[in-house]
Amino acid sequence: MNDPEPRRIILHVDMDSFYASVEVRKNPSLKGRPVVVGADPKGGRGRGVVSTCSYEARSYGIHSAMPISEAYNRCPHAVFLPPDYLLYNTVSSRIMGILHYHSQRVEQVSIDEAYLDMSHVSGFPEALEVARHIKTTVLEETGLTCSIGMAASKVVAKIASDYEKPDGLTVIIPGEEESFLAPLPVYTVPGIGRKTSEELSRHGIQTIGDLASVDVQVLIGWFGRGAVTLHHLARGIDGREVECCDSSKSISREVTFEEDTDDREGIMNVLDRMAGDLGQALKAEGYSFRTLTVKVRFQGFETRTKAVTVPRPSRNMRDAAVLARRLIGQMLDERRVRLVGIRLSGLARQDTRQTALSDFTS
Ligand code: TTP
Ligand code: MG
Repeated sequence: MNDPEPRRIILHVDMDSFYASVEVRKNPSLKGRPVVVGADPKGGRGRGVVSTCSYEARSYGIHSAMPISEAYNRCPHAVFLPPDYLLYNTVSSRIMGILHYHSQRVEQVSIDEAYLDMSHVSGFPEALEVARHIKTTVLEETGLTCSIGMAASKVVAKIASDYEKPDGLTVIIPGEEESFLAPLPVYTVPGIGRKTSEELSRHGIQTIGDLASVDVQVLIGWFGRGAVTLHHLARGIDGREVECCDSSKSISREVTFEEDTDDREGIMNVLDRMAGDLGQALKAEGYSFRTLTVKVRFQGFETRTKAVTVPRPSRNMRDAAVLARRLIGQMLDERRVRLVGIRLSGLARQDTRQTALSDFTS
């Protein structure tokens, strides 16, 4: 008898209304209230967007990326808060630490989301116990809830984690993928954005089941070769591995001063120049970064580093320079500085949250 396909068990863990939940945890009097994290609404005249909001705020139709002025108009009595990235980053690191305890193969895909390869356990029942344990530990250690999806592929695990949010746990056992996916709207497939679902809708395709039943050649005629991957995803077929081991890729720049210096503005200017230089290098390679680490070596050689992980892969070096200035500002004291450096890591060639069909081109 031939060996069966290698069996895989994948968990997708995603925190619930992450920034907003951290804010509620920080200030428990906000519990149960609509909380919106993002730009300053300035009484409805504010520019910028919503980063995220609590589930209470979602019942007013508020969501991530909505103009903050619209969020204000929908719910003026909501609590509007500016993002506290350093805090979110600290909480994220604790959560990722918990996940790493349960699997050696963890792929962090954004500040609040990761895939775990659990194929080393005896089967789905044991993996389910682990998933329950993760939820309990995350809650105990951070006070926050997460939602977990479990399946034999990344795409189904991800869709499953979103299925019963918040505080959900959805298991799709092998063989049940197509029936689970079939009734869901096409935009629940990661990568199908508004444009693609509108186009699919023009062809009469509303659900993942509709998409799975279209002849792949017809899909290719509409969307090009990328449609093959899309058609596979719609049937829950996704051979992508949990990519845990490539996050070491990084680029960095360092400058050693001619003489140890305590000229803060001079140090900041050097950081700006390095950020500009790294921006050019990223652009040339077509990379975005997830983590920015700043390093400072003082006179006497003591070296300190501080890192922050941004919510989405970014190549915005102006923001990176501001972040680098802030991080280094927190480390400088009265001592003179011998060297400063910036490292960008978690490099990826594309945003992990694709929204265009063209991103599926195989
Ligand atoms: P998500 O996991 O997409 O959203 P969420 O955790 O707030 O809510 P959900 O319960 O639906 O998972 O994103 C994680 C964090 O990333 C979110 O708390 C804020 C940030 N973010 C932005 O800053 N802008 C965005 O457009 C999105 C989608 C998220
Ligand atoms: Mg989330």
